[in-house]
Amino acid sequence: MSDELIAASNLISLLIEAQEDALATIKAGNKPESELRLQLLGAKSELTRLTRQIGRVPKEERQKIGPVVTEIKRSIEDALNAIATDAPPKNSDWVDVTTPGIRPPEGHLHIVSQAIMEVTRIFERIGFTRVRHPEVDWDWYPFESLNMPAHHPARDEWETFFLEYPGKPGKDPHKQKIVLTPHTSNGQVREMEKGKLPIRMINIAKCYRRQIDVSHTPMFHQFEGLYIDKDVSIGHLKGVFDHFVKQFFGPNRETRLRPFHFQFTEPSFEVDINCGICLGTGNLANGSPCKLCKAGWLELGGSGMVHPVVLRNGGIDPDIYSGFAFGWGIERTYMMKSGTKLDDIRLLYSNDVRFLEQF
Ligand code: FA5
Repeated sequence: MSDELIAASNLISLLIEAQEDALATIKAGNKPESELRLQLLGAKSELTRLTRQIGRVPKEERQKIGPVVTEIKRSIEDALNAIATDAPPKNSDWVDVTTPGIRPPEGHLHIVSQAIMEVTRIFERIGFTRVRHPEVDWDWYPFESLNMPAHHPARDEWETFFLEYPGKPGKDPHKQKIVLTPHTSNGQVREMEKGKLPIRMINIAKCYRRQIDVSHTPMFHQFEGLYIDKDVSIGHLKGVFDHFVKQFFGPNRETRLRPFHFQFTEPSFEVDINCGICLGTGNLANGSPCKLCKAGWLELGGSGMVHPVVLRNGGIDPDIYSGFAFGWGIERTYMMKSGTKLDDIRLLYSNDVRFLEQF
């Protein structure tokens, strides 16, 4: 070791350089804390080598060095302590119970399930009960019992999937062919067969048709309302629709009935709802025609007063009881909710998480 004197300021500069190198080494974080402590503060460290040089500083200047060395050691100690508490020592069961947990990704119900729950709650509030009927059913319930005998042309509307009957069908004329139900109206006569009156049912189920485009999917959901009692009129039907529409879509929405034809209701109607974008005017505020509805109204689904033949097929006397029924698509109804902005029904079943996460 040289005995030459060195100025305090030179030694302080060297000490500060050693401090900066030490802190950078700690920050690089590629060595365990215990190894770094030995390397940076141990007997063979640069800091120890430099502090041994204090004897070469002129006596009158030495007192300047002590506080600097203390401060440098403290900063290196602090940095080493910080990494010692951040990282658990390897190969131990050490757990920092104060560390915030990692939140797992949270899922939610599919929007169709959300809509089904909402529809159910709205009808329950006015005394309707959700029921379930088969989604694979005898041809009798979705067709024949609803006034559509075999080969009736009205059946074509439903573009039905027929299934092979496993084995030989029995003698019961109502149990000959089976289908994937193309509409929830199969629940009408099934509900009547329970023999309890009055009926206030809301039947929500999957339906199947050979259709696919922007507004059709081969599997979709309908909700079917059926109300049967004495003296049920079209006024009740309109009142129930207005209740549903205001609850589901908001207070500014209204319904209208348009004459239509179904084999199982008489009279029959299509139910329209005023458009949520132009509020039934057909025009936007700037005078241009509304692109969503074109004429101010959107179709929700079918409805009507239950046909006497259907009541009789369900064992109910049409001279004493009357009722109304309606069947609307869950997906289409949901798409008409303002703010949904869905322009293709198939998106609902594309299983794209980026789409589903938005709801
Ligand atoms: C019927 O299915 C009748 N059962 C409705 C009914 C019930 C009338 C009770 C009278 C009394 P329609 O075929 O129009 O009617 O279907 C009703 C609604 O189901 C449609 O307005 C639409 O919202 C929905 N829908 C029909 N087919 C599809 C499909 N392939 N994809 C998605 N939604 C559909």
